[in-house]
Amino acid sequence: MKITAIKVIVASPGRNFVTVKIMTDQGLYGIGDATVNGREMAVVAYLQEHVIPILIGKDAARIEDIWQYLYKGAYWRRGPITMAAISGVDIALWDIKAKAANMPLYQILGGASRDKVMIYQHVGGLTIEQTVEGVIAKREAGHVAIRAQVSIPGLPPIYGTGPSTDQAAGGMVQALPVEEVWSTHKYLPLVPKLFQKLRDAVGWDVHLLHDTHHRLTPIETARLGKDLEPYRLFWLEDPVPAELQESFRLIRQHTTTPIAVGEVFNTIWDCQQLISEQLIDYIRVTSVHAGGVTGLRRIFDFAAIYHVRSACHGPMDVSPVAMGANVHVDRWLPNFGIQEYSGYTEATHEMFPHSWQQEGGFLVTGEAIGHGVDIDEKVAARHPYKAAYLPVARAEDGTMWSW
Ligand code: EZ4
Ligand code: CO
Repeated sequence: MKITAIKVIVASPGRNFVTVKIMTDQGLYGIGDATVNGREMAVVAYLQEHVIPILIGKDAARIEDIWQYLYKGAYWRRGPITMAAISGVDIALWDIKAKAANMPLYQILGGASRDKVMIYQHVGGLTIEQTVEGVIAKREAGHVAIRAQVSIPGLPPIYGTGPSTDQAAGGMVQALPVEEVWSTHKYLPLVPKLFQKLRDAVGWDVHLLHDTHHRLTPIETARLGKDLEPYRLFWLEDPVPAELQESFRLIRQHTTTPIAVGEVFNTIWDCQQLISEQLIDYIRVTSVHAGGVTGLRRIFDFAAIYHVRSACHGPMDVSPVAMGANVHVDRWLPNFGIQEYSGYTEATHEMFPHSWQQEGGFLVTGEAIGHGVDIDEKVAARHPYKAAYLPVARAEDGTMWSW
């Protein structure tokens, strides 16, 4: 089955998405997600200039070889732009392979290990009271796992808590990045107070999560992890930037609060030490950024032997296509942990008709063949690309901070 053409579709139905569509001489096509939030056009150029020309005429059935060809063949390995391009191609090729087998993707991965996959959604508030109200509402809507964030009193809303940040649909469409203000010493004592109030309000039969977005040091995380132990979090996410993987040893020596990291990782090498030394509990790689279905499968199989479970990144900027690939992997994967699912704008659902569905606090794959997600190019044409940036963070004295 030869690849005859590859299209790159860029559209913004509330968020910018880069979608790869691979056509074959058998009439089958597949689609993949290649979006890197805030740097979309870099992936488009990489695909158009350097990937598509060398794939025309290749056998679409040889997924592993094409993955290796793009990874090893470039000489310049890894990196978010290269790996998103590889991911987009890989997801589309798995879609084609499953369609050719006339099966849903989870079946060709090995079949279902579960019927539905647990998700978590986000609640943010400007005050602890607002966050508590939001969590109660999610609970009433049937959610079994909820991520809770709160603003720092006296400072403008931070990530995940107010309209100026990443969570507002379309809120990132602006000429320059929003600048947020960060204060570690004001934040650290606040978070245990939030989770104490949450446990008082919603009890213990719900998973509560928290994301620190790479802003702490290992010893600060150790302190926070200890202070949060009485509230039994499902996890503390991205406490420290993981470029220095061994820094997580220090966290582990001090706290039993479970640790999740990896939404910005691209390859198994980014998490090799974290996993093999059992320094984390959940690995957050996602199909669109970590090498597609091929990349995820390799990382998650490796994680399984060290008791590390999956937790695919799934915010609004991971498109419904990558979400489809994730949910099929989640359904098969023996060491599945949880799936992030932030939801999408109505226009995004319309642009990507999908067989996967939300059922309360869970996602189901549906039984459509392939990964079950398509793209409506007419709808895409109505939502042109708009340059948009993620926020940046600075400390109160102006120092650039991790975001
Ligand atoms: O900031 O997807 O867990 N989710 C997150 C996300 C990320 C964005 C970056 O593009 O931290 O909201
Ligand atoms: Co996160």
